[in-house]
Order: sequence, then C-alpha cells, then structure tokens
Amino acid sequence: MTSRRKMLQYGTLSLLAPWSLNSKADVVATPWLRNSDDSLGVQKLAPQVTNWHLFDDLPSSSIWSYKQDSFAPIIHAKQGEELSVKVDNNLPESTTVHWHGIRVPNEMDGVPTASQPAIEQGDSFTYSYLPQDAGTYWYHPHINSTEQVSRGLVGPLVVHEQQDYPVDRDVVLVLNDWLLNDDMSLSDNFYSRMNMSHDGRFGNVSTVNGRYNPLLRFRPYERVRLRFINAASGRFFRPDFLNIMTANLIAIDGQPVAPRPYKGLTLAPGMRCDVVVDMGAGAKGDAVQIADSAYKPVRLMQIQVDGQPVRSSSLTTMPQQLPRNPLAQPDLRRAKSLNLSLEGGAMSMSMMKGMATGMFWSLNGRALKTVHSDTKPLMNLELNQSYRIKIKNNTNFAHPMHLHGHTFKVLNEEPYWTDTALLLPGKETEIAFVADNPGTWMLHCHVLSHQASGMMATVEVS
Ligand SMILES: [Cu+2]
Repeated sequence: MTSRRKMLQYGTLSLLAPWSLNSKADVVATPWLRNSDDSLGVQKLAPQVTNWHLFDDLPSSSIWSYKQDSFAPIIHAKQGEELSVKVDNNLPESTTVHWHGIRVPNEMDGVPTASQPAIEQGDSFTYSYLPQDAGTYWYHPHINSTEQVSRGLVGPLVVHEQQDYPVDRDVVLVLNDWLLNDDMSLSDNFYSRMNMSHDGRFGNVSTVNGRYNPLLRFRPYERVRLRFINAASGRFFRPDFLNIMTANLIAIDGQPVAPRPYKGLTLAPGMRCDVVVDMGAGAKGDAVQIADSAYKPVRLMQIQVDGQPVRSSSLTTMPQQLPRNPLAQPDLRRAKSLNLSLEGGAMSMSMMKGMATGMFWSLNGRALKTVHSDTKPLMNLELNQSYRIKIKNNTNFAHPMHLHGHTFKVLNEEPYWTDTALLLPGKETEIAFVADNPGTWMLHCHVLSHQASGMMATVEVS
C-alpha cells in the first residue's frame, strides 16, 4: 500500500504542483515515479469552472478544468492494466470524456449518443477499460467540443510501457491556444462562422501546460522524454529544437517510430509526438528559448540546464526504440478499398449555403452536426476485414482527420501508425487498418470548428 499511496501522491500532487503556479515559481519538470507495480486504482476527474493563471504576473482567467485550481491533470496508466476514471460533472452543462487515440470498447468512447448518454450536470460516469497500447494519448469532451476544449477541458493520458523506458525524466507538455479579452476573460465567440469556414478558432496566447512561455529546468546531461500534445481546438504547433539541442523523435501520435533525429514535426490539433532530448552541460542563468515554428516563429517555452550533473557527459547513443503496440496489420492485398472526399469551406461552392445553415463542410457530400442512434453511417465496415481508404482533401484548408476506436497506418513512402492523419489543402493520402473494434465510431476533422460545421461522420463496424 505504501507504494500505491506514494504513487498516487506523485500522480496527484507532485505532477500537478509545478503547474499550480500562483506565485512566480517556474515550471519544474517532475518525473513519473516508475518504481511500483501497484495499480493506480480509480482516478477522478471533476470538470468544473475554475480560476487559472496563464501568466504569472497577470490576473487569472476563469477556465473550465478537470480539477479545481489545476489544469490538464495527467492520468497515468500502465499498458495491460485496467484503468478506471470516475467523472463527476460539476460544469454548468452536460459533458463526456473521449479518450483520444487509445483503443477502447465502444461504450467507453465518450460520444453522445452513439456510445453513451451525455453526463448531465451533477451526474457521474465511470470509464473503465484496459489500455492495450502504451504511449501518449489525451482526453477531452465530445459534446459542444469547440467551446469545452477551448475553455480548457483537456488532459493527458499517459499509458506507460510494461518495461520502463530508459530516460532520466518523463515530461508531458500540453499545448493550448487561448482567445483572451483584455481583462483576461476568455472570448466566448466559440461558433463564429468566419472561424468555422476558415482555419478554425485561433487564440492570441498559446501555452505549455497552461503557462505562457514557461521555464523548464533540467540537469546537465539529463536524457528527457518530452511528450507533446496539441490540445488546441484549431492552432497547429511545431516545437523547434533545431540547432539548439540534441533531439530524437521516438513516437508519433502515441505509436513508436524508429528513433531518428527530430527535424521538427507539425502537430495539428489532436496530434502528439514523443521526443527524447539530451541536455548539454548548461550554464548558470542561461535559459534557451524553444520556439513554435508552425507559423511565424513565436515563443513556446524555455529550457534551463543547471544543478548537479546526472552523468559526466551527454549520452551519445540513440534513444532506444519503443516496443510496438499490438496493432493488427492490415492485409493490403485483400483489403477493401473506399474513398473519402473532404469538401467545402471558404472559397468553395458550399460557402453560400454554409453562411445560411452554419454547415460549411462535408465528407463524401454529407454534412453532420450531431450523432444520434439512428444516424446513417458514412461507411459500413465488416468486423475483422482490412480496409484501405483513399482520402482526398478537395478544400483549400488543412484537416487533421481522426478516426475513433482504431489506429491506422498512413501508407506513404515511410508508413506509420496514427489515429489522426493530416491532410494538407489539395492533397491526398491513403490509410489502412483492420476494422477490429465493433461499434459506431466517429470519423471527423480535429479542427473543432470544422467538426462543428459538418466535417464529421460515423463509421459502423459490425
Ligand atoms: Cu478540418
């Protein structure tokens, strides 16, 4: 029991304490305590309105969070061990929790009303499932999501590998985007037709773990696993370590890739990457600025290396390859082929219609706003059959397309597994997967303003 208590203590206090910065304290990266085989037991989320300081020297903002006086609490789980999360809805409206990227049974997927009824104000719901896949995932509501996510309802789900991955520290970095008024309140213009028909909702402040340009402290020669999660509703991020420190990419969207030098990766909303950074010798009082270069480079976070060295020099070996997750390989020769056409948006034929109806986007010519039990699926897939889907972006905007309940392979020159495929304007890609998880699953754009204005569908696996 000691180890459980200790772990819970680290899980709920130490990991959160660095983020609960009401003073001028810096964000201090805290390791995941990885010396226990004990289960984490039932974890709790209580979505509610709370106050949060996005800047240390400015007034707080009223945001929505999964915990009081906190932001984006981490849920830790271990691969192959049952996870239970009790959700008490203390929000002024109904909500659900969707577990992005992790394969769960359909009734745990958090989509009203396809997989569960909404959790009404004052009600509770317990999500329980067994994470088969290790990696970096996240959770967020799947109801009124443009507003709920933009108000701050997001959190990381870290499923630890069965064998601890050899790094000195494991740090989650949640990337967000906020549209603030002059008085630090959140702009409530969540469903502007301008945003819906263009690139989605963009803010004027981006944060890492809920702080503007935070300072992360590491020790000389430390090897650190950084887990980036783009939890914004519309903004893309591209963490930029180029020419600053040794960084190697080890996972994309939770799934292992062969370790390789990190050359910058564009993370659209919903996407993640794991990067192993080897710190140098450091110098006192000398913080390095890490930029976000998804657009014109802006400040993302600062890294300071000081204190007692972890070893006598930097590790020069490539980080270890993560073990692959138990994903079914699609049989590409016997796979059935389907097409998915992304349509609509500004500068398209459906623009005028969208101005009248608020529905700017469509998938294969169909626009959907909400899902009901009798919603006709866009695709009916046979259980355990392999599928190849050609996705063509026939719009002038980028769309990160997310499929629930499955992890799929993007079949480009170097195929990789993901749950969110980024389709740039006018581009085409092909994905493949085995439809091995029965149920009604969402297929939608993760630019949440696009999802809210038609770019969503259901896929039935039975
Ligand atoms: Cu989109």
